[in-house]
Amino acid sequence: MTLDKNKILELEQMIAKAEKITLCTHTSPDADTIGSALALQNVLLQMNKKVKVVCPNVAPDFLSWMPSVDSILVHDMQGKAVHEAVLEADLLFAMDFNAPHRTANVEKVMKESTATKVLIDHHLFPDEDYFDLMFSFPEKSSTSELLFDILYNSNFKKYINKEIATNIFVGLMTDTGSFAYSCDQPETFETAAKLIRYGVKVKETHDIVFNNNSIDRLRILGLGINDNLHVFADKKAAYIAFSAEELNQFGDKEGLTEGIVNYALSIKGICFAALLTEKDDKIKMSFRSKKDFNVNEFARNNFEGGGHHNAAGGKSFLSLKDTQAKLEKLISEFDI
Ligand SMILES: [Mn+2]
Repeated sequence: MTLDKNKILELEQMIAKAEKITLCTHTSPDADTIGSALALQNVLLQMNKKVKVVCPNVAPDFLSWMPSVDSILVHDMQGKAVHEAVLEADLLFAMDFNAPHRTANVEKVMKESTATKVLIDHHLFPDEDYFDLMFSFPEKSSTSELLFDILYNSNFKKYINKEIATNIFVGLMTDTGSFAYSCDQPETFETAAKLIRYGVKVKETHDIVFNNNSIDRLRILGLGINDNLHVFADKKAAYIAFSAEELNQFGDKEGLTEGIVNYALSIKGICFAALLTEKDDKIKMSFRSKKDFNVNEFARNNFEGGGHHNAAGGKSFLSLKDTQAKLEKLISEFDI
């Protein structure tokens, strides 16, 4: 990947001119969207900019330790402050998402905003009409890695510190499943090496993210694997579904079922996996795949979603039972 020097120059000029800058993260925030936003916030604060990070909903528990995470304005709790932050900004960043609708309840004000809009993201098909400047690199492991490239190859390099490096490392580590996928390019590891030089503690960071399960999370994983796992071995597909009642039984918190889809994908011979969770008004869906199966396309075509080639999300407004039936019919047509 080569960054366009002119684009970096343009970004530097936009930031120099801006007074109030707001960084937006996507709904159901993960470590990549939050890590990249917090890292960029740190840089901009050092430049004496007025910076705010806004998030549609609260970050999962296992990210609550991330440096400066308490500074995030969460729409579900501070709706008015989030609206103000978006509308007063003269420069708006989209971190780790490709279009305003990915911010759910923040979409409306994002569309009303008259700010200059910058995209920093690694998802396919960015909304080109919405953004004034785009750093869109779907081949990158994570937005965090992309942000690091931008910072490291610009006048912002001098601001990189341990806190920034840690936030970036968490995004990189989680978006690659602890350096297991989306990291075939040596640059990803070179970035990790640089982050370690800035003081990132790898084991500590890994432990606090991955070995920090709540008992509820472990128990719902048990339920999912024991009772709610559907395997279609001849179609190389498997999925796990949770009803709202089951989720509530384990105190349905943000992040409760995060990563559970990967257990379905870990079964020998399985190339397509899905996780279905029943929410108030819809069924939330996560898709993962191995090799050539394109879940981005699958989610787009069937479940109003999208994402990456091997990891995507979607939704369904049918009942859980009908969504399962629809999914099973699609699986029956698989020829993987
Ligand atoms: Mn990401």
